[in-house]
Amino acid sequence: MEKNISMNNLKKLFFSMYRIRLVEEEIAKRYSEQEMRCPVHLSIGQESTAVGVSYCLKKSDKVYSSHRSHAHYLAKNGNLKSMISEIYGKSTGCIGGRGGSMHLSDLSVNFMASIPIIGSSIPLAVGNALSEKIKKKKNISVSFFGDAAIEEGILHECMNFASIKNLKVLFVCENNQYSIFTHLNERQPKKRNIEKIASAHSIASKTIDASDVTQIVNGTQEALKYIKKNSAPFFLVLDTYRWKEHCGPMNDDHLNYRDKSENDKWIKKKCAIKSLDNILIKKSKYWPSEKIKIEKQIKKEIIIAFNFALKSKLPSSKDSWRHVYA
Ligand SMILES: Cc1ncc(C[n+]2csc(CCOP(=O)(O)OP(=O)(O)O)c2C)c(N)n1
Ligand SMILES: [Mg+2]
Repeated sequence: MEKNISMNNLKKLFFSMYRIRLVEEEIAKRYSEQEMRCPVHLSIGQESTAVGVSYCLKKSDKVYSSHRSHAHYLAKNGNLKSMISEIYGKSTGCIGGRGGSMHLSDLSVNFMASIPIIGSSIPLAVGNALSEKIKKKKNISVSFFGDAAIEEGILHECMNFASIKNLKVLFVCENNQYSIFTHLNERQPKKRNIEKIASAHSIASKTIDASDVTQIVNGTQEALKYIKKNSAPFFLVLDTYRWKEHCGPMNDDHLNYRDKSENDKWIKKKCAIKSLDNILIKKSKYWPSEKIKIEKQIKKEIIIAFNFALKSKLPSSKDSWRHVYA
């Protein structure tokens, strides 16, 4: 599937996924210091969904995300220093230290908002698409959400509305099979594939195994072409897997809500970063040494970002009334 992606772009995809992994591993490492005073939902294991989709977007396309937002923010080129500062609650954070990990935003790259209430990214993206249509703009509005959002009424209302109004929305369902500890089979009809919901609203759709980022790139490019040609929404389902606990830096395998065989399959055999690494190893004998350089570069950037955040000031109490709407 990587055939139509140049070597240079394969390396960019690797860089972007690996950078997210290393940033989140650093967050996990430092979390027990209790200086980050907000919950963190890590995307370790799920990096390919954010990276594969964002790789195909233009800067002017607008992205809306959920509680698991770090990967979406970074893949859309959100500023790293501002993200780490936000997680530390500092005034230099991307929203001034008022929101933390689940409320990231960087308007300079059109990463519009992350909202932790399940399904909330969906009406925002659809509303934005309606506004873009009225203003005769060509941008795509992207909504990332988890499989639990399928159980929220708002998803169905929005899909209906986007379909009848011919809105340029890319719905991206990251299906990691779990809503906290509960498997999809206990929450949704066993025999109904998630993708089927799209056809009920006359929306085109595709399901992709997210262990191969090149398939996500090809599928997203196809979806964007369809959206632009038909002025209509598209629904992508990306099958993925969260490696860590639902919320926090640890593993929670001892709770036994997930099968060991399922864990092993996704973590040992279906890691998208490892798969792309293997492709690059096969393609270039220089790759292993390039990878070492990339790793050094990313780790340096991460240290700088954490130092920046740690040295930054907490927001002033004098400003607490600002940005408050009642
Ligand atoms: C409307 C609503 N109900 C419940 C919650 C509590 N909650 C936060 S995350 C989560 C699970 C989300 O699962 P999913 O959408 O599949 O995303 P994932 O965490 O698997 O990435 C729940 C139930 C919430 N944030 N919003
Ligand atoms: Mg889920």
